[in-house]
Amino acid sequence: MTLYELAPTPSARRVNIFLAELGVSVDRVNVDIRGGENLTDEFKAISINGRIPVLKLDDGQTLCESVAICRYFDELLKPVNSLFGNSPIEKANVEMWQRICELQGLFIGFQAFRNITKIYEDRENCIEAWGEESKQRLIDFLPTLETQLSQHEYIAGNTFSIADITAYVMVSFIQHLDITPAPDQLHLQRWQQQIEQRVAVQSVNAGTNT
Ligand SMILES: N[C@@H](CCC(=O)N[C@@H](CS)C(=O)NCC(=O)O)C(=O)O
Repeated sequence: MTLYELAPTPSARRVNIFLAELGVSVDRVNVDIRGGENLTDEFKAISINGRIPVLKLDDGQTLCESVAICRYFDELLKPVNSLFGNSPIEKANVEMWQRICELQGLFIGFQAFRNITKIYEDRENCIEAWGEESKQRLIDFLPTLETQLSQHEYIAGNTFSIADITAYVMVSFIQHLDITPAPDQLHLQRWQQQIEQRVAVQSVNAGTNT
């Protein structure tokens, strides 16, 4: 199978951290998204959302959406400790926090970055005021994570999960918007350092994952 991606992008990082945590190696193909390679008919034929990452299976089927790709590997390999949770309540908490971190965090971060920097103005209408509003919403969201992490070791409870990967990728990405945890968000800072010490995360950050 082949993963179409661009390693430094947040969505590719989500999948790559997940795969590194599982110890899975895949063949990778870089897609020049800034140059618009993902806008071609050839790429759109393999990616329903027209974006990276995309996983192409050996039988030719393709999957886009980073969490769907992670879910595929989780179902395929059935690890003893699933990053999607194990017991019913764990799975529900992971799903809940995963959606909160994606919808109120990472997605809003994308909106802020894309509309402020106008990086993709060749393909979308950029509205700076929406970017600034999104940036403020992100700043307002961080206390939710701080409170949760003051009560739990990880985002969805006491076990590392895919929700931590989404939240970590988000917190790393928003540095590009000059947003970092506030000095009094000590639990968020503790958690960020803890995630950064994970072998899988270090390998992806260093570009040595396979
Ligand atoms: N919800 C999607 C988001 C994918 C996404 O936005 N990918 C970005 C890179 S992080 C992309 O391909 N951007 C190119 C473009 O918007 O043209 C996922 O999780 O896979």
